[in-house]
Amino acid sequence: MPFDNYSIIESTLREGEQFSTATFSTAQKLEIAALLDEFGVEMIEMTSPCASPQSAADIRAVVKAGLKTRVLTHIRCKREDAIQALECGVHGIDIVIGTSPQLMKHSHGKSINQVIDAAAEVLSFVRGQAPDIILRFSTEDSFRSREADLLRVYLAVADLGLVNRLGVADTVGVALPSQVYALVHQLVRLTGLDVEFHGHNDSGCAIANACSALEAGATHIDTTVLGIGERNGITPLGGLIARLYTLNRDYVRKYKLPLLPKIDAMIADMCQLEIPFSNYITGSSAFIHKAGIHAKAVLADPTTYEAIDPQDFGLSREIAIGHRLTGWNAVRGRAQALGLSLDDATLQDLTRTIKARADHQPLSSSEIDHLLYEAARQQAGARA
Ligand code: HCA
Ligand code: CU
Repeated sequence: MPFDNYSIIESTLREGEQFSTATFSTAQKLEIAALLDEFGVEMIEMTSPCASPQSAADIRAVVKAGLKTRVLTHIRCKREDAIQALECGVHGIDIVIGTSPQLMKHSHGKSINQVIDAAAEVLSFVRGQAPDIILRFSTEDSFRSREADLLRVYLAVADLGLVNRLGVADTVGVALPSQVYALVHQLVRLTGLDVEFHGHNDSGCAIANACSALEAGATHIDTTVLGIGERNGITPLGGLIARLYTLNRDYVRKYKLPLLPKIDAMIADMCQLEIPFSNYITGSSAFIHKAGIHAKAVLADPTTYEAIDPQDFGLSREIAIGHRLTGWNAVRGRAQALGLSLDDATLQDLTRTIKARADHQPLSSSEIDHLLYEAARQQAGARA
């Protein structure tokens, strides 16, 4: 079963650092790594040690923290990068080189034959130095690369017998789920190696593409918290969790789900962002039910309109009442929550009042509560 055996490569500390407002201090990197480790991600990927002296020092600091999660770094397909990565004591090295016509021309200027030679040279070097290190080779911009080029590169690398994993990257966020499925499936079938998918979200398919990759047999998915990364980022951790949870809760049971709100809030805070209202699971409106028909059904049984149980993430649902779409079941639900037993006629009358007032301006929850207490007082007075 494709979803029973996958790992998350959490790249907030690599791809995420490429987000416009992200610059993590050493202390912040340690905090992020520790929380992701507690959540249970299998691997975290960190910025190349070649980026800056502090980047190299930070990798060492995170490795030294002795977390359960494996610490990877991400480098260009160059021996000098590999030397620095090895010096940091990482558990794994992710190597990437562009194969699309655009990147071959403007990124490294190599032909496909030269790409294959560079891969062979660097991968042999790393494997010679570190027989047990987790080694991954990826093509950058896989989905704008010529299929014949891609297959030549991947098959040549697979034949070397040096890597644990091949990676495919939708670098500019253009792939369709069907294309991701086809490529991943082909690699799994031809090489038998583990396959990783890294997908950007420029056209809104990053989560769907990650899911397609898993359906096709991918074993590793790259995520970042809130999806931060170059431009508008990659598959978000919470979005991938929501996608897999709604297929089957068992697929995400291995993670400590109630930590997700804390993780999203931490990164939002560190990057001076608001969590979008529409965010998966942790968006402010993710568990608010509004229309009277929805509220009635949710009060009877939340699963009628909830594919995700907020309690699994330490969150709670909210029934919005003070608006013109409200219904008397929602009003009764709130009265019951306040311990008030109002008769049906009173509740229906109150609902008409709320709707009429909300036609001019929505009511706050404290205004609703005030109306309910007032109605209870009047009802008690009438009975006395
Ligand atoms: C980038 C590189 C990368 C690498 C992905 C990978 C991409 O363009 O910054 O190594 O799997 O999107 O291609 O993030
Ligand atoms: Cu990327």
